Amino acid sequence: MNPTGSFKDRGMVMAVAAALERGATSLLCASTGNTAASAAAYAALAGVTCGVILPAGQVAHGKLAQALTYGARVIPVQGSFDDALTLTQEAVQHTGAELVNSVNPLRLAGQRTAAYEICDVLGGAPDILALPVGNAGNITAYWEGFQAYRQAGRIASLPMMWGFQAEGAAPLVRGETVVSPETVATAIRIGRPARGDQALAAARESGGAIRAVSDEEILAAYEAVASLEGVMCEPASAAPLAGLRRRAAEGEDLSERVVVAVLTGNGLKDPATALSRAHVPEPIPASLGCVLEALA
Ligand code: AN7
Repeated sequence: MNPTGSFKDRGMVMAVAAALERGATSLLCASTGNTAASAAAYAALAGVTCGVILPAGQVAHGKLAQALTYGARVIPVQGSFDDALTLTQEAVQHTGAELVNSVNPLRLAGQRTAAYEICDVLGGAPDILALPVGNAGNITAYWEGFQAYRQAGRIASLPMMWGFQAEGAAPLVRGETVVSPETVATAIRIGRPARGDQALAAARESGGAIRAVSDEEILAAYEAVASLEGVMCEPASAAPLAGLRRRAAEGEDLSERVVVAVLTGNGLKDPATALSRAHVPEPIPASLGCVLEALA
């Protein structure tokens, strides 16, 4: 059900359940926003404390509002997500808090279930699975999930894994750490993915690839899926749609393929991006004449 509005809940519920079994009383994570919202929600439900270390000024307001309202201790740091993750890993050594970033294997175990669900709905594996890639936990989890489902005899084939990063935050495409990642898709504004090697292996083993798309392409896809399908996702979630469009434009024939692009986060997470792209109309007098004129 992803109650906090992103896929992070699939993994967080597992990580927090395991933490409680071990008697943990506090959780800690670094986050571009969605992991923080999810950790904060499950911590609230479980009655344990939660600290979230965020890149200051780089978290979409819906996510920040969630973490604060669920009652997490929000710690913005003057640095990148990558700095925040390093600090988080060091802080758990000092505090004994449970680390609930996707370096925690239970997170991936939960996120695998998305692969199972896609296969159940389609009656088999898709030909292509397209995802945004940030810290690279999700693409790793999906690939594990599809492989586990095939080993269990539930599907006969495996999809190609197509991952998409934003051009200004594309360490896996460039083959090196991006020290100051930049993109409108703040969820994937990550320069040193913790599971980068596994993401590259998933792409390689599946016959897929990890590519980059520009912010303009991301925003065009973001507006298209909203205006054509009535589905408002957050900018990062539009990266795979942008990538599919670009690959089709480059001549890749997708017409006979079963392609799944996962919209990983709800559009309400980031109203500022939506409003910065839209023209908000000026108010008019409250009269029928003026309304009809505005509708004309
Ligand atoms: C909407 O919340 O990294 O490649 O700290 O929020 O598994 O990192 C979020 C990532 C895609 C990328 N779509 O997934 C965080 C965080 C959305 C996201 C990703 C994120 P990973």
